[in-house]
Amino acid sequence: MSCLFCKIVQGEISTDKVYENDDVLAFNDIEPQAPVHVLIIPKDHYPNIQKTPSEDVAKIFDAIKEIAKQLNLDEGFRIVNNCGNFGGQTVDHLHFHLLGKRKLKWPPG
Ligand code: IU
Repeated sequence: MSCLFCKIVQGEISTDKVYENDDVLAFNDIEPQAPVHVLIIPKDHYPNIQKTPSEDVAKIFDAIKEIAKQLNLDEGFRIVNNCGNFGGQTVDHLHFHLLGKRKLKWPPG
């Protein structure tokens, strides 16, 4: 298995875990772009959102809502999914970025 995020799911690589349930894992990004920068991933391997069943996407978003609550992101937050080369995706295991605790700019670069 060569996928980095699969190795994190399997516990082969340690990570700063924020949240976990049967289907989803969330951990702090190693290069945070905001005071809160969490990556939320499905435990199953899907390379991107286009290849992910909608039920699994829904489970991830349920987890994101719960994490945002737990982290008290009451003033707002941003969810980002970089998809593919033009989208800036660097890890080919579906993941969403949850960014918060600072005023974020728009549009992104
Ligand atoms: P992207 O959307 O594929 O560009 O995001 C990948 C993210 O994974 C990026 O923010 C990295 O900092 C992050 N990351 C990580 O948290 N731990 C790692 O070991 C590696 C990347 I490699």
